[in-house]
Amino acid sequence: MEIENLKKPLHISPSDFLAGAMDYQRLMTYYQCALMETETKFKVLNEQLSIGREANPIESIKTRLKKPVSIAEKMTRRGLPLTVDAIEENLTDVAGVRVICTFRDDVYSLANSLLQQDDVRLLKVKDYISNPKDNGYRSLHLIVEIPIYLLNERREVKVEIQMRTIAMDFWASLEHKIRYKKNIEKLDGYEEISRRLKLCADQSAALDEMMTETHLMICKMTGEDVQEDWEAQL
Ligand code: 0O2
Repeated sequence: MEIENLKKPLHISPSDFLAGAMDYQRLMTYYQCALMETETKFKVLNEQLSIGREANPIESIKTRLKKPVSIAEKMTRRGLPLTVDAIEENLTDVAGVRVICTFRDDVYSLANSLLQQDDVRLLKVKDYISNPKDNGYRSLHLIVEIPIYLLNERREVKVEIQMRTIAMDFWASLEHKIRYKKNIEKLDGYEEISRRLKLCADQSAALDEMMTETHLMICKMTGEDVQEDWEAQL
């Protein structure tokens, strides 16, 4: 496995090692700042979108910096050099934000509102809600670039944003724990595991759909303002 290569001793001078470590730490600080900026943007939108409704559209926001060993593993797997420049240029998920929303429409309305901001540049969208993965995974992934303001400069930093409902997150978090990246594809019983997980994903999507419809019914009954079909605008 490639990760074994990472355990071999590196022949590097102490000063080069320290310079490299400082550059790495600086880069991670940029990503950390971008996480804070992105989280704040969502918190502001959450406050604004909650006006006139009984509850906020965001259930929770989690941020994470990719671990050094995961960065090294991904770079090695792709045959890329382990340098700060190569990491910055090639990886889009060093800074990760996960936004858990109440309803599917909240996912799209928040995503649209974020992308309307003139300092947010959309690099890539993967809509696994409209087009779920074969295993049943559902989530809206946005790769964006947002600016951070340092002492003497403005830097554009890439952030991966995963947005999904509570039901989608329930499935994805459990599936991540019990199967994702476990390399069990060739083991006996894998098909049954996949069938069961797909069934859970479909049931959880049906539950989500019914909750969304019920929410819309209540909004219509009480005259609450709702906008449907947000995905058409992404
Ligand atoms: P981890 O351990 O969560 O960090 P890329 O990032 O573009 O090189 P990929 O796979 O093309 O890789 O990107 P994609 O499809 O947008 O997936 C990125 C992340 O979404 C994954 O990160 C997972 O966090 C999540 N994800 C994607 N597919 C699944 C899935 O089937 N199940 C679960 N539970 N999560 C998924 P990592 O780095 O693969 O993993």
